[in-house]
Amino acid sequence: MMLVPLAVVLLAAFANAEPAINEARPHSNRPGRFLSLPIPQKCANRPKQFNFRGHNYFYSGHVPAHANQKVDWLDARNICREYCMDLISMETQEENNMIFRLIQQSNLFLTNNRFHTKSVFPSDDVPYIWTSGRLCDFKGCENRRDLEPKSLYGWFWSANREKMAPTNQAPNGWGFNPWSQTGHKKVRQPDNAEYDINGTNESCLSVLNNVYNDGIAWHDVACYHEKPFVCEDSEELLNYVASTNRGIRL
Ligand SMILES: *[C@@H]1O[C@H](CO)[C@@H](O)[C@H](O)[C@H]1NC(C)=O
Ligand SMILES: *[C@@H]1O[C@H](CO)[C@@H](O)[C@H](O)[C@H]1NC(C)=O
Ligand SMILES: [Ca+2]
Ligand SMILES: [Ca+2]
Repeated sequence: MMLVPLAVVLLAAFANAEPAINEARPHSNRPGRFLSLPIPQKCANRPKQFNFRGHNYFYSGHVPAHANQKVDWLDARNICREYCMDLISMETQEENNMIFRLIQQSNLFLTNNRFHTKSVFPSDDVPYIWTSGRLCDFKGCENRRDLEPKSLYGWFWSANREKMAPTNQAPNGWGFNPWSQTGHKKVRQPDNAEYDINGTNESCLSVLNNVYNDGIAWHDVACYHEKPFVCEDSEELLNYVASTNRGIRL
Protein backbone atom coordinates (compact mmCIF):
# COMPACT_ATOMS: atom_id res chain seq x y z
CA MET A 1 0.00 0.00 0.00
CA MET A 2 1.28 3.42 -0.87
CA LEU A 3 1.65 5.72 2.08
CA VAL A 4 0.72 9.31 1.45
CA PRO A 5 1.66 11.70 4.22
CA LEU A 6 -1.46 12.71 6.11
CA ALA A 7 -0.80 16.43 5.90
CA VAL A 8 -0.55 16.26 2.13
CA VAL A 9 -3.88 14.47 1.83
CA LEU A 10 -5.65 16.93 4.09
CA LEU A 11 -4.18 19.97 2.40
CA ALA A 12 -5.21 18.58 -0.96
CA ALA A 13 -8.74 18.19 0.35
CA PHE A 14 -8.77 21.80 1.51
CA ALA A 15 -7.39 23.07 -1.79
CA ASN A 16 -10.13 21.32 -3.79
CA ALA A 17 -12.99 22.45 -1.61
CA GLU A 18 -15.73 24.66 -2.99
CA PRO A 19 -16.53 27.39 -2.26
CA ALA A 20 -12.85 28.15 -2.26
CA ILE A 21 -12.58 29.40 1.27
CA ASN A 22 -9.29 27.94 2.30
CA GLU A 23 -8.95 27.76 5.99
CA ALA A 24 -6.09 25.40 6.68
CA ARG A 25 -4.53 28.12 8.76
CA PRO A 26 -7.03 30.50 10.29
CA HIS A 27 -6.01 33.93 11.45
CA SER A 28 -5.22 33.71 15.12
CA ASN A 29 -3.71 35.77 17.88
CA ARG A 30 -1.65 32.74 18.89
CA PRO A 31 0.68 32.30 15.93
CA GLY A 32 1.68 28.84 14.82
CA ARG A 33 -1.62 27.17 15.68
CA PHE A 34 -2.88 24.60 13.26
CA LEU A 35 -5.87 22.40 12.72
CA SER A 36 -5.52 19.02 14.41
CA LEU A 37 -5.57 15.76 12.51
CA PRO A 38 -8.07 13.04 13.38
CA ILE A 39 -6.97 10.24 15.72
CA PRO A 40 -8.44 6.96 14.40
CA GLN A 41 -8.92 5.44 17.85
CA LYS A 42 -10.76 8.52 19.08
CA CYS A 43 -12.87 8.57 15.91
CA ALA A 44 -13.93 4.98 16.51
CA ASN A 45 -14.90 5.76 20.10
CA ARG A 46 -16.25 9.27 19.64
CA PRO A 47 -19.14 10.42 21.85
CA LYS A 48 -22.48 9.97 20.06
CA GLN A 49 -24.95 11.89 22.19
CA PHE A 50 -27.56 12.37 19.49
CA ASN A 51 -28.00 11.75 15.81
CA PHE A 52 -29.53 13.86 13.06
CA ARG A 53 -29.69 12.98 9.37
CA GLY A 54 -26.86 10.48 9.69
CA HIS A 55 -24.52 12.73 11.66
CA ASN A 56 -23.58 12.18 15.29
CA TYR A 57 -23.29 15.09 17.69
CA PHE A 58 -22.34 15.82 21.25
CA TYR A 59 -22.47 18.79 23.56
CA SER A 60 -19.20 19.03 25.51
CA GLY A 61 -21.00 19.68 28.79
CA HIS A 62 -22.72 16.30 28.57
CA VAL A 63 -19.57 14.26 27.97
CA PRO A 64 -17.57 13.45 31.13
CA ALA A 65 -14.18 13.96 29.46
CA HIS A 66 -15.17 17.52 28.46
CA ALA A 67 -17.88 18.42 30.96
CA ASN A 68 -16.14 21.37 32.56
CA GLN A 69 -14.13 22.44 29.59
CA LYS A 70 -14.33 25.94 28.11
CA VAL A 71 -11.96 26.60 25.28
CA ASP A 72 -11.36 29.14 22.55
CA TRP A 73 -12.78 28.58 19.08
CA LEU A 74 -9.76 26.90 17.48
CA ASP A 75 -9.16 24.62 20.47
CA ALA A 76 -12.82 23.63 20.31
CA ARG A 77 -12.49 22.77 16.62
CA ASN A 78 -9.40 20.74 17.31
CA ILE A 79 -10.97 18.76 20.14
CA CYS A 80 -13.83 17.87 17.76
CA ARG A 81 -11.47 17.08 14.89
CA GLU A 82 -9.52 14.48 16.85
CA TYR A 83 -12.86 12.60 16.99
CA CYS A 84 -13.37 12.94 13.20
CA MET A 85 -15.89 15.65 14.02
CA ASP A 86 -15.79 19.43 13.79
CA LEU A 87 -17.70 22.24 15.45
CA ILE A 88 -21.35 22.15 14.48
CA SER A 89 -22.56 23.82 11.34
CA MET A 90 -26.27 24.61 11.17
CA GLU A 91 -27.10 24.56 7.50
CA THR A 92 -30.83 24.03 7.96
CA GLN A 93 -33.47 25.44 10.25
CA GLU A 94 -34.19 21.91 11.47
CA GLU A 95 -30.61 21.37 12.57
CA ASN A 96 -30.46 24.86 14.04
CA ASN A 97 -33.64 24.33 16.05
CA MET A 98 -32.33 21.03 17.35
CA ILE A 99 -29.42 22.99 18.87
CA PHE A 100 -31.68 25.76 20.12
CA ARG A 101 -33.78 23.09 21.87
CA LEU A 102 -30.68 21.48 23.39
CA ILE A 103 -29.78 24.86 24.86
CA GLN A 104 -33.33 25.64 25.93
CA GLN A 105 -33.90 22.34 27.67
CA SER A 106 -30.81 22.80 29.77
CA ASN A 107 -31.42 24.77 32.91
CA LEU A 108 -29.43 27.81 32.12
CA PHE A 109 -30.22 31.17 33.51
CA LEU A 110 -28.14 34.21 32.92
CA THR A 111 -29.34 37.65 33.92
CA ASN A 112 -27.29 40.84 33.89
CA ASN A 113 -24.28 38.76 32.94
CA ARG A 114 -24.44 36.73 36.15
CA PHE A 115 -25.03 33.02 36.15
CA HIS A 116 -27.61 31.45 38.36
CA THR A 117 -27.03 27.78 38.77
CA LYS A 118 -30.49 26.39 39.13
CA SER A 119 -29.61 22.91 38.07
CA VAL A 120 -28.07 20.38 40.41
CA PHE A 121 -26.02 19.32 37.41
CA PRO A 122 -23.95 22.37 36.54
CA SER A 123 -22.94 20.78 33.27
CA ASP A 124 -26.59 20.95 32.19
CA ASP A 125 -26.30 24.72 31.97
CA VAL A 126 -25.67 25.91 28.45
CA PRO A 127 -25.05 29.67 28.45
CA TYR A 128 -23.52 29.62 25.00
CA ILE A 129 -21.75 27.30 22.59
CA TRP A 130 -19.22 27.55 19.82
CA THR A 131 -20.26 26.65 16.29
CA SER A 132 -17.98 26.27 13.26
CA GLY A 133 -19.28 29.60 11.89
CA ARG A 134 -16.45 31.89 10.94
CA LEU A 135 -15.90 35.21 9.19
CA CYS A 136 -13.65 34.97 6.16
CA ASP A 137 -11.21 37.66 7.31
CA PHE A 138 -7.94 35.73 7.28
CA LYS A 139 -5.25 35.12 4.69
CA GLY A 140 -6.86 33.81 1.51
CA CYS A 141 -10.01 35.89 1.92
CA GLU A 142 -8.58 39.03 0.37
CA ASN A 143 -9.74 39.98 -3.12
CA ARG A 144 -12.97 38.02 -2.73
CA ARG A 145 -15.43 40.63 -3.91
CA ASP A 146 -18.27 38.14 -3.51
CA LEU A 147 -17.64 38.29 0.25
CA GLU A 148 -18.07 42.08 0.49
CA PRO A 149 -19.31 43.66 2.58
CA LYS A 150 -17.96 41.06 4.99
CA SER A 151 -20.56 41.72 7.67
CA LEU A 152 -23.29 40.64 5.23
CA TYR A 153 -21.64 38.13 2.87
CA GLY A 154 -18.40 37.06 4.59
CA TRP A 155 -19.65 34.26 6.88
CA PHE A 156 -19.23 30.53 6.25
CA TRP A 157 -19.23 27.18 8.08
CA SER A 158 -15.60 26.27 8.51
CA ALA A 159 -16.47 22.58 9.12
CA ASN A 160 -17.39 22.15 5.46
CA ARG A 161 -16.53 25.58 4.00
CA GLU A 162 -20.14 26.17 3.01
CA LYS A 163 -21.13 29.81 2.65
CA MET A 164 -23.88 31.19 4.88
CA ALA A 165 -26.84 33.22 3.74
CA PRO A 166 -26.42 37.00 3.93
CA THR A 167 -26.60 37.91 7.61
CA ASN A 168 -29.41 40.45 7.19
CA GLN A 169 -32.02 38.01 5.95
CA ALA A 170 -33.57 34.65 6.79
CA PRO A 171 -31.61 31.88 5.03
CA ASN A 172 -33.39 30.15 2.14
CA GLY A 173 -36.12 27.89 3.49
CA TRP A 174 -35.96 29.32 7.02
CA GLY A 175 -38.84 31.11 8.72
CA PHE A 176 -36.62 33.50 10.63
CA ASN A 177 -33.18 35.09 10.75
CA PRO A 178 -31.12 33.29 13.43
CA TRP A 179 -28.80 36.28 13.97
CA SER A 180 -29.77 38.29 17.03
CA GLN A 181 -31.47 41.63 16.51
CA THR A 182 -29.46 43.09 19.39
CA GLY A 183 -26.21 42.84 21.32
CA HIS A 184 -23.58 44.89 23.13
CA LYS A 185 -24.16 47.92 20.88
CA LYS A 186 -27.93 47.33 20.75
CA VAL A 187 -27.78 46.74 17.01
CA ARG A 188 -28.42 43.56 15.06
CA GLN A 189 -25.67 40.94 14.75
CA PRO A 190 -23.03 40.57 13.49
CA ASP A 191 -21.85 43.89 14.97
CA ASN A 192 -18.11 43.31 15.55
CA ALA A 193 -18.64 45.06 18.89
CA GLU A 194 -15.39 44.06 20.57
CA TYR A 195 -13.44 45.83 17.84
CA ASP A 196 -14.73 49.13 19.22
CA ILE A 197 -13.76 48.11 22.76
CA ASN A 198 -10.16 46.96 22.20
CA GLY A 199 -9.59 46.28 18.53
CA THR A 200 -10.32 42.55 18.67
CA ASN A 201 -12.51 41.42 15.77
CA GLU A 202 -15.54 39.24 16.37
CA SER A 203 -14.80 36.58 13.75
CA CYS A 204 -16.43 33.48 15.25
CA LEU A 205 -20.07 32.44 15.54
CA SER A 206 -21.50 31.56 18.93
CA VAL A 207 -25.08 30.71 19.87
CA LEU A 208 -25.82 32.72 22.99
CA ASN A 209 -28.59 31.87 25.42
CA ASN A 210 -30.39 35.11 26.22
CA VAL A 211 -27.22 37.01 27.12
CA TYR A 212 -28.75 40.23 25.78
CA ASN A 213 -32.37 39.43 26.68
CA ASP A 214 -32.70 38.25 23.11
CA GLY A 215 -33.54 34.59 23.59
CA ILE A 216 -31.35 32.00 21.91
CA ALA A 217 -29.66 33.57 18.90
CA TRP A 218 -26.52 33.80 16.78
CA HIS A 219 -23.81 36.31 17.66
CA ASP A 220 -20.43 37.17 16.25
CA VAL A 221 -17.95 36.86 19.12
CA ALA A 222 -14.17 37.25 19.36
CA CYS A 223 -12.57 33.84 18.85
CA TYR A 224 -10.43 33.95 22.01
CA HIS A 225 -13.46 33.65 24.30
CA GLU A 226 -13.66 30.32 26.10
CA LYS A 227 -16.88 28.39 25.70
CA PRO A 228 -18.33 24.90 25.71
CA PHE A 229 -19.02 23.53 22.27
CA VAL A 230 -21.07 21.15 20.12
CA CYS A 231 -19.25 18.72 17.82
CA GLU A 232 -20.80 17.23 14.65
CA ASP A 233 -19.52 14.35 12.51
CA SER A 234 -17.19 15.50 9.73
CA GLU A 235 -17.75 13.41 6.63
CA GLU A 236 -14.42 14.57 5.28
CA LEU A 237 -12.49 13.35 8.33
CA LEU A 238 -14.53 10.15 8.74
CA ASN A 239 -14.03 9.26 5.08
CA TYR A 240 -10.35 10.01 5.36
CA VAL A 241 -9.85 7.83 8.45
CA ALA A 242 -12.03 5.07 6.98
CA SER A 243 -10.00 5.01 3.79
CA THR A 244 -6.67 4.88 5.58
CA ASN A 245 -7.57 2.39 8.33
CA ARG A 246 -8.80 -0.80 6.78
CA GLY A 247 -11.57 -2.47 8.79
CA ILE A 248 -12.01 0.36 11.28
CA ARG A 249 -15.55 0.73 12.60
CA LEU A 250 -16.60 4.35 12.81
C1 LIG B 1 -11.41 44.08 12.02
O1 LIG B 1 -12.54 44.93 11.97
C2 LIG B 1 -12.27 46.22 11.48
C3 LIG B 1 -13.52 47.06 11.64
O2 LIG B 1 -14.59 46.47 10.98
C4 LIG B 1 -11.80 46.14 10.05
O3 LIG B 1 -11.48 47.42 9.56
C5 LIG B 1 -10.56 45.24 9.98
O4 LIG B 1 -10.17 45.03 8.64
C6 LIG B 1 -10.85 43.90 10.64
N1 LIG B 1 -9.62 43.11 10.71
C7 LIG B 1 -9.47 41.99 10.01
C8 LIG B 1 -8.21 41.24 10.25
O5 LIG B 1 -10.29 41.61 9.23
C1 LIG C 1 -10.31 42.77 24.99
O1 LIG C 1 -11.13 43.07 26.10
C2 LIG C 1 -11.64 41.95 26.77
C3 LIG C 1 -12.64 42.43 27.78
O2 LIG C 1 -12.12 43.44 28.60
C4 LIG C 1 -10.48 41.18 27.37
O3 LIG C 1 -10.94 40.05 28.07
C5 LIG C 1 -9.58 40.73 26.23
O4 LIG C 1 -8.45 40.04 26.73
C6 LIG C 1 -9.15 41.91 25.40
N1 LIG C 1 -8.47 41.39 24.24
C7 LIG C 1 -7.31 41.83 23.85
C8 LIG C 1 -6.70 41.17 22.66
O5 LIG C 1 -6.73 42.75 24.43
CA1 LIG D 1 -24.54 20.38 9.98
CA1 LIG E 1 -21.35 40.60 18.35
